Amino acid sequence: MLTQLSKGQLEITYLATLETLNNTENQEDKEVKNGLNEYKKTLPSKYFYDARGSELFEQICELPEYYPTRTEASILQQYAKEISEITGACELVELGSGSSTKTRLLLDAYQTKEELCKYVPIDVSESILKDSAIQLQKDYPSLQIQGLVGTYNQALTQLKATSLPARMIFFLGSSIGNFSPYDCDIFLNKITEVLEIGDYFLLGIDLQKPQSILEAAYNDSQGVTAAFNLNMLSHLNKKYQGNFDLNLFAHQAIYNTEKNQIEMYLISQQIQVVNLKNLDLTVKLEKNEMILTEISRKFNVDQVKKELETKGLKTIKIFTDPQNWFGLILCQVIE
Ligand code: AVJ
Repeated sequence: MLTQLSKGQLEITYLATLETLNNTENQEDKEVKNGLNEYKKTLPSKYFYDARGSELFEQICELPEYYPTRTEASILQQYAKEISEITGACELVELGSGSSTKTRLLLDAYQTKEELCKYVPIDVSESILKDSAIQLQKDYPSLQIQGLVGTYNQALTQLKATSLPARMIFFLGSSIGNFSPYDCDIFLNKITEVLEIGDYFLLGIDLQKPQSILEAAYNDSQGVTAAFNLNMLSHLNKKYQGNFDLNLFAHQAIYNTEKNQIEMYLISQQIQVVNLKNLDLTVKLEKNEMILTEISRKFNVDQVKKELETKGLKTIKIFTDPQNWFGLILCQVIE
């Protein structure tokens, strides 16, 4: 289904379209429905990322309070070359590629060694994937780019074997922090299922640090994170013909010190009833009722390393910044 690309070619494939044929699409609808029908209401974090949401996320990455992006970039800046030397030539598969800005640091490292042949960016947001793939193609004319528009699961299910000596899946920005421990376990199983012995997995994780720093990063003074959180409602309005009124919700992010996770909420400012036509769903919200839209877990490197090991992913090297705020774990599938 995915075509073989030659040097310098760009192709974008829409996985959701392929999946509709198998009728697995309404699995997604169920997630939204179930989440809003729960006693503690939740919504899936992936709905942050429509075109506007991806734009707002790019703005978040530039905020003075939001340290993860620039910290991870500084680590990549310093160690991309070393990473490329460890793995050698490989197919680079990126989950949640977004603007692919940090990716360029890796691409540069692989490019100078003429080791890079293929980049596979995966993102749920079609617009940002397309725009950044086209831009990358201009800047890296000899690179093969196979963009996949879809969820992590869709993409991982449909990846085909690579003809390159190895593959490295990378998952930056600590997006793995969006998964509950249970979902994380399932996700890592999927990763090891897709990878072959000798393949690599590069994982970015945000590390535990004082509550005040964390809460500031998710409640920024310019209100960009608030707009990002609220935008999920306008995305759902479009997708499901809904009537969420963004003015009737407030953003708040709280650090849960027991679970070591930021929890982002949309808080209903009054009693209200919301309707999502295409889901045949009516939701009643109390005043101050909270909808959990995201968890962002903060990790301990040794724990993550151990967990990866139980999945047959052996840590080759851990890279961090001088403050130990963020970590990049390079691991390899062993027998
Ligand atoms: C893209 C999931 C890594 O959890 O820090 C940023 C998303 N949410 N500000 C994160 C996010 C609010 C981000 N990840």
